[in-house]
Parts: sequence; C-alpha cells; structure tokens
Amino acid sequence: MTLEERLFAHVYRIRRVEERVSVEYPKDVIRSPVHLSIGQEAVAAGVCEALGKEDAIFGTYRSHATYIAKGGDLRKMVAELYGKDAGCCRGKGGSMHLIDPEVGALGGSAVVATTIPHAAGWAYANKIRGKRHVAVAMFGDGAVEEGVFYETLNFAALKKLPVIFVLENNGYAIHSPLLTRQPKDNIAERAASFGIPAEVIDDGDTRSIYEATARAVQAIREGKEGPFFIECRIYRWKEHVGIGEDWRFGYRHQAEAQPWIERDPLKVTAAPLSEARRQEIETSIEAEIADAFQFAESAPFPDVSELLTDVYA
Ligand SMILES: Cc1ncc(C[n+]2csc(CCOP(=O)(O)OP(=O)(O)O)c2C)c(N)n1
Ligand SMILES: [Mg+2]
Repeated sequence: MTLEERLFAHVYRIRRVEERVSVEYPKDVIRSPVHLSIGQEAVAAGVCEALGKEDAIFGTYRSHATYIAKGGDLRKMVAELYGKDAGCCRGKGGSMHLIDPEVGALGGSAVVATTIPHAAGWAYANKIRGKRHVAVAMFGDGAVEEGVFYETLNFAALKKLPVIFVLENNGYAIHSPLLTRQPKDNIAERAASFGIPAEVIDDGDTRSIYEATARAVQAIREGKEGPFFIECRIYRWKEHVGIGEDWRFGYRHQAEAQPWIERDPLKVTAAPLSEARRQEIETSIEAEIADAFQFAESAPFPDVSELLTDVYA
C-alpha cells in the first residue's frame, strides 16, 4: 500500500470499528464505558503511521484509535470490549485498558495524565539500554492540568529522552471548555518553555500529523535526541463517553463542529485514492471487522474461578 492508502486505511478502520461499537452498545453486550474517537481519527492515524513496531505508544481511556492504528489485534480488542477471556486483558480491562505489547500498543489508562510519565519512563529505559526506539505519550488538553505533565516535561527535557508528547487538543475536558480551566490556550508554548521543540497542527490534517511525527521519529533515530511536542487540534464529534451526541447539554454548539465535519479525516484521506483502490481497502477492512465482532460474540467469558487472578486486591 502507498502512504496515502495506509493513512486512509487507518482512519477508515478506526471509524468503522467505532461505528460498529455504536450499533452493538445498546444491546448491552459491551461491558465497559466507551469513549469514542469519531472525528479525531487523524491523530492516532497520522502518529502511528510514522512509528515502527518497536516504538511504543501509551494512550488514554479514549484510545481504541491508538490501539487500532498501532496494529493491535482487532479480535482481541473487540473480545476485550465484550469482557471475554480472549480479550487483550482477558476481559478484565475493557475499553479503557487496551494493550498489545507485540505491536507496541503499550496500554491505555482511565486515570488522566498517567500515560505521560509512563511513556517517559519507557523512553528513559530505552536511552539507558542504547536503543533508538521512540515512545509516544498521547493525552488530552485536560491532562495538562495535572502536575505530572509539567514534572514529566521537565525530566524529559533534562534527560533528553526519546519521547514524543502528542497532545490531542479537542478543546474540552468532559463538558468544560479549555478557557474555563486554563488562563491561556497556549499549551505548546508551555512545552517550548522547557526547550522542547513544539509544533501545532491546527487543522486536524492526517498527513500533516504524520509528517510532523515522522520528522521527530527521524531525529530520534538519528540520535538527535528528544523530546518533541506535537499539539494536534481536533474536535470530538460525539459525547464525552458513550455513543450519542450531546448538543442538548448546551456546553457547546453544533455550529462549532461544522468546519471539522467539512474536513472530516475520512473524506480528506480518501480524496487522493482511486475509487477502485478505496473500495478494495474498504471491503477488506469490513471483512476484518465483521470477523472480529463475530469472534468476540462467540468467545467464552472467563471462568468464575478466575475472578481474582491478574487483578490487584
Ligand atoms: C486523575 C483524574 N482526574 C479526573 C478524572 C475524571 N476525568 C475523566 S475524563 C476527564 C477529562 C479529560 O479531558 P482531556 O484530557 O481533554 O481528554 P478528552 O476526554 O477530551 O479526550 C476527566 C477530568 C480522571 N479520570 N482521572
Ligand atoms: Mg480534551
């Protein structure tokens, strides 16, 4: 596949998996809350396309997209959502704890900002071991209100860690707009104040996000060490958690979504492809998704005797 085809395939796969999640969710077969990335796919798609299998990405609770774009096993992901034994956490993690170490999808966490130090720690280990692998921390604009964000930036800059901090700035933490929580909308400037090269991609363009990440990855591979900071402005189309829309709550207005819907990452990444190639890719992804959901539906639940294994009590 060409780069254009791969970027489209990432976005299409994420969108269609989450649309299928939205169809199944009301049937109560999915055993955990779901935080969808519909409309925000460009970030995971662009970032993961620039990474190799040995590179690691740490996501949030909103990271179906990260797991999928990093090449996580789709059957294990859907089985995890269904609480099944074949799930990537044997059914005990659910939507917010997707992990596939074989492809460097090193996990999500429901606790806001925790994956920022996790990624830096992984980068520190790589540096000590002399490995030129890249660690990526994904986080939202709400996560930068946690002290650990600043502590980690400080440490990563001081130790020149091979980590890329990727901010998915969708302008909201649950129902609170950014400027009701922070005095200035200048997160990338704050990262730059630590001497970290920081750039902002403000139009949600998958290709631009890919290129910015690829430049940082190349610099790390060449031994011009990190960290790097990439802010991706993006918009969440659905409610914070769940499958519905939330315009009725009045904390944001549908008109605000319009420019983002016009530059829908699915439409933008499909544009350079021929109709025939686009259809081929779509057909093959549809088959993968149908297979994964069928696998999850028919897979067994963990045995009751396993209730307390692999969990802390
Ligand atoms: C440490 C911590 N504090 C609060 C919460 C509750 N909480 C869950 S999601 C969220 C908002 C986070 O917003 P943001 O980081 O912008 O991510 P987004 O949901 O927009 O992707 C909060 C405060 C939490 N999960 N963990
Ligand atoms: Mg946010």
